[in-house]
Amino acid sequence: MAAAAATASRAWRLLRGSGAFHGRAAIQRLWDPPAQRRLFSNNKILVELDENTGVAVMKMKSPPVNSQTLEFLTEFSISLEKLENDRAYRGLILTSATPKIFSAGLDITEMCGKSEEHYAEFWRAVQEMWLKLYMSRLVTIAAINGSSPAGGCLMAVSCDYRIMAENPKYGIGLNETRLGIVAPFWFKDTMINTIGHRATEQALQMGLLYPAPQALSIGIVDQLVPEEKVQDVAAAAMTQWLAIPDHARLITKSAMRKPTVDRLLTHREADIQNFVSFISRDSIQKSLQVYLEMLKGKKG
Ligand code: CO8
Repeated sequence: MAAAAATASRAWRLLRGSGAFHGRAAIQRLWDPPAQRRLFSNNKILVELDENTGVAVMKMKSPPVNSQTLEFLTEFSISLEKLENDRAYRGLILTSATPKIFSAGLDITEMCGKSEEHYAEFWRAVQEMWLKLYMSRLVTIAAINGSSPAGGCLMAVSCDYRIMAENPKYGIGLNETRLGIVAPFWFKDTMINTIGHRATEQALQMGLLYPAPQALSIGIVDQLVPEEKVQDVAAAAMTQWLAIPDHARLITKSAMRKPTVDRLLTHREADIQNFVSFISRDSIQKSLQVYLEMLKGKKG
């Protein structure tokens, strides 16, 4: 009995892992063992796994604002790699465990008053996060349940599909110029690939953070839904994406995205050097300090 169940379960996993099995809902009910829900977690990232659907939900959990420190980025990349290597999983929903905030972007304190070695290590981790997410073999859906400036926006636009809470208080965009810094070419390219050249030019020069309704009209996000429905709608969208055969979807994704990724891979070390020399400038350090003080002063 146990052996038969194990064989059925293995067969199901093989079919599911091949990505060539569709229209499976009815059969899934007959074959599947009871829902297998597991999770793994580190300090900043929690991943909930559903073996039956092949979907993982990754929750950023670094309060107060999910700012992306070196530790956060490292844990993010490790968690994503773990999922990439597990053929039982075909889809990833990226969201936040912190109410009202998706991610505040790169942690500014990582770019202030540190050594050049630290800046280089930090930037490599930012690159790694993007490379892994942008070219993930998984269907990636961002369930944007709060504000998502700068590096938070980069994460969202690196996914295949975006669903955002319709709250106009939540903003999303690449606002780097507002901090006196410049979004690197691969942030820019990812945005161009999402909303087009003209809209990106304006968005980036002005450092615009779009409230959710405008984000939808400009195309940064694909769908707005009431806050309490974000996760359910993301799961429903995932079902539609997973109905497409993986091999065909992946070849298409690669054709669309590889040229953008190759540009960074070809210039990766130069990009790190550029970041280090730019961020180490006194004038840039001053701008970032002023911005941080402004953030802290908001409360007073
Ligand atoms: N990094 C570090 N600390 C931050 C960050 C951040 N990105 N964002 C917020 N914090 C801190 C605040 O200073 C505050 O600290 P404290 O409690 O000690 O005063 C705490 O987090 C809570 O912040 P708020 O009180 O502002 O929280 P709110 O819920 O009111 O607002 C927001 C949340 C909307 C996310 C708001 O905090 C905000 O706008 N943050 C700034 C977001 C931002 O501008 N990020 C840009 C980062 S740069 C980036 O991602 C790409 C850089 C590319 C580099 C290119 C260089 C060449």
